[in-house]
Amino acid sequence: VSKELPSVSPRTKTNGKPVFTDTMDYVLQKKLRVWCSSPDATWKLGQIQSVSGDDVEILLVNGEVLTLSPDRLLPANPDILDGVDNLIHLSYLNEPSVLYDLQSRYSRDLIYTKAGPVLVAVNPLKEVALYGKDFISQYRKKLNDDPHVYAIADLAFNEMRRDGVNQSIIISGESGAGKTETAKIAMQYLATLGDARGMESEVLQSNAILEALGNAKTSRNDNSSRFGKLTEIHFSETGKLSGAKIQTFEGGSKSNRGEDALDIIQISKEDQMKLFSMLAAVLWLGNISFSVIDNENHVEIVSNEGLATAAKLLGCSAPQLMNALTTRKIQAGKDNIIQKLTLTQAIDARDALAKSIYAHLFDWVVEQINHSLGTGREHTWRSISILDIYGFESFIKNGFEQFCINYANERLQQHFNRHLFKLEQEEYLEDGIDWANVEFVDNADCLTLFEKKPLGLLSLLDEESTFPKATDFSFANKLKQHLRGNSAFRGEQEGAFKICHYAGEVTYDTTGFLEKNRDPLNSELIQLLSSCKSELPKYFASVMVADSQNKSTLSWHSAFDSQKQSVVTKFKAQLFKLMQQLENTTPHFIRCIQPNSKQRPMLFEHDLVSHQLKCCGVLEVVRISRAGYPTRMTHQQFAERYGCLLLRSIASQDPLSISVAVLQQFNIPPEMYQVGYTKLFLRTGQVAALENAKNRMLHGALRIQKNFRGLCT
Ligand code: AOV
Ligand code: MG
Repeated sequence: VSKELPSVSPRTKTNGKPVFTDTMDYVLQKKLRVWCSSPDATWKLGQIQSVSGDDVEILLVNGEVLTLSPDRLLPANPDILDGVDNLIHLSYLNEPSVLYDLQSRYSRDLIYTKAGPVLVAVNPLKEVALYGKDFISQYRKKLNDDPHVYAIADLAFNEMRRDGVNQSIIISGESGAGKTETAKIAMQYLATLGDARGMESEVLQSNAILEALGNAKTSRNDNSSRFGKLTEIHFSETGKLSGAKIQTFEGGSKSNRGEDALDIIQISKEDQMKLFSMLAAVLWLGNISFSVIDNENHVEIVSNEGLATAAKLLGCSAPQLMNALTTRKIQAGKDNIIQKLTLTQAIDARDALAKSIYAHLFDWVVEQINHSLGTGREHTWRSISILDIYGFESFIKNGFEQFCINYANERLQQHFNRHLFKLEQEEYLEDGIDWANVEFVDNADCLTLFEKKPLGLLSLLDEESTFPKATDFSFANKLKQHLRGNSAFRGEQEGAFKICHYAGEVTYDTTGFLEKNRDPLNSELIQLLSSCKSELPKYFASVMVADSQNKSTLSWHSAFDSQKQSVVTKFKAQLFKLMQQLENTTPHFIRCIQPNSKQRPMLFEHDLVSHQLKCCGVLEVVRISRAGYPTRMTHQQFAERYGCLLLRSIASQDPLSISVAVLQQFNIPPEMYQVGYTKLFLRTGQVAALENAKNRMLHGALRIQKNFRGLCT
C-alpha cells in the first residue's frame, strides 16, 4: 500500500483532443469491412457496397446483401489483423472484433491471446499440445513468442531475478474457466525452472492434496475449488527453488466431501490417521438425526450409530456431544439456564460443527503441507506468488457469498487498474511522450460503498447482525436509509439492493445475510471441542478462541460471548492482508475465460464470452489502451513497413525521419500519434488507414508494373 502509485481519479478528459470521432465516417467513405449487428445479438462480417443517405448496403461473407443504417455497424479490422496475438494491435477495438479475434485463434487451438500486458486464456476443455518439457524449454530459450502461461511465468521469473522484487501471477475468471489448471501450469514452469530435484513434484503434489479436500463437483465444474489460494514459490539468489508456502481464503460455503483417497506423501502415518478420523467424524456428524419431542419443536437425538461413532472419533462422550447439539446455555442474571434447541437450531448447530471441523482440518492440512514444503534446503531470497481466486459472480439470485466474492473482486480490480495505468504511464514516460491524456476508470466509489465507516455496507451489516431483533428485511431498509445518496448503490424492492460493480450491476437478495454473517459456532460447541480427548479437536478449539480474541486481551469466555468477529469482518481482514502482500510484488495478470456453458470443447458462445470479457475487465484494459496509443512500433519497423510509400525522397535516411515523413505525407493529424525516442505511438485506427493507403498504392503499382514483386514488406 505504501508504494508510490499515481493518484487514481475518474478523469476522462482528453485535453480537448478528439480521440475517436470520425472513424465510422471514414469507414463509410472508404467502403471498408464492417460488423453488422443482427437481431439475434450476433455480429456478421461484410463489406460496404454503397452508401446513400442513411442506407448502407453491405455484402456479407456468405453472399447475402443487407441494407442497414450506420448505427447498426461497427468498423471491422483489415484482414492483415485477423487473429492477431495481442488485442492491442487491432485498429478497431470493439466487441465483435475482439470476439472474432479470440474465436479465430481458439478454433486453431491458440487458446492464449494478450490484451496489452494481460494474458487471456480461453479454456480448451480438451487436451491441447501446448505443454511439457519441450515447450518449457522453448519459452525458456525465447524460441517461441506465442502468448502462453509459460511466457508469463518466465517473465515473472526474469523480472524477479533482474529487479530483486517479489512477483505475483494473479489468475481470475469465473467458475470452470480454468484458473486452477492455469495456476498448475504456471507452477509446473516455475518448479521446472528452479531445477531442485524432488522439490518440483512435492509442490505439484500439494495441489492434489488440497483438491482432494477442498474441491467438489458443481454444475459448472466437475472439479470446482471451493477456496481461494495463494501459492508462494520461493527461490534462492541463484534462481533455485527453495520452498513453497500456501495460504487459502474462504469464500462462501465449503464442501463437505472427504471420501476421496488422499495422496499424502509428505504427512506422517500418524498425522494421516488423525486426518482420516476427523474426516470420518464429519461424515458421521452428518448422519446424526433429530426427532421432535414436544409441541414447541424441541428435539432429542435419535439414538443411532452416528452419535456414538462421531463422539468416539472426536474423543468425547455421547451425552456430551448430544448436549452440545441440542441445548444452549443462556445467562440470566448470575445464573445459567439451559435452553432446549428447536429442530432448525439443532440442525444448524450440527452443520456448523461439521463445517467448522472441516474448515479447521483443511487449514491444518495446509499447515502440514507448508511445514513439509518449508524453506531450508536452499537459502530463500525472493518469491513468485500465484493467486487462484474466485472471479466476479452475477447470477439471477445473488446472496451473501456473491456479496463477499464480488467485494474481493472490486479490491482486485482496483489493484489491476492502478497497475495497468501505471504501466501505461511508464511506457509513455520512458519514451518521452506526453501521457497526460490517458483516460482512466476508477472503482473507488464502489469500494467506499463497501468499506466506509460507519455508513458503509460492511459496517451496516455488522451493526445489524448484532441486533437480536433485526431481520434481513430491516437490514435492507437500513441500507436504503443510509446509502441512498451513494452513486454505486440502488435500493430495490423489499429485501434486496443493487450494487453498481465495475463489471456490471448486481442485485443482492438479503435473505440469510445476517445469519451467515454471524459466527455460527456457539460457545457450547467450542467448549465441546476443547474438552475432547483427541488432539485435533482440542487444537481447533484453541485456534477458534485465539481467532476471536482481539489481540488476546480478553478472557476466553468473554471472547466468544461479546467479541466474536463477524464473517465479513474476518473476510475483510484476510482480503487486506492479501492486498498488502500483492502490493509488494510486481503483478502479472491472467484472465481465464469459459468458452461455453456446456463444458464442451470447440464451442464458442459469443454472449457468454463477451460477458466474461466485461466482468474480468479485459474490455476495460483494451479501452484504456484505446484512449492511449495502442499501436507501438519502433521507428525501424515503421520505416520498413511504410517507407516504400514515400513519393518524394527525403534528405535523411534514418528510420525516425522516414517515419515522420510518412505520417506527414498521409496527413495523419498530429493528435493521432506521438513520436517517442525509440517508438512511434499511434492512436487506434491509424494503422488501418495506413494499410488501406498502402494497399491502394500497391494495387495501382501492380497495374502499372505487371511483374511487380516485393517492393514493400
Ligand atoms: P476453475 O478453477 O476456474 O473453476 P479449472 O481450472 O478447475 O477451473 O478447470 C475446469 C476444467 O477445465 C478442468 O478440470 C479441465 O478439464 C479443463 N481445463 C482447464 N484448463 C485447461 C487446459 N489448459 N487444458 C486442458 N483442459 C483444461 V472453480 O475452481 O469452479 O472457479 O471454483
Ligand atoms: Mg479452481
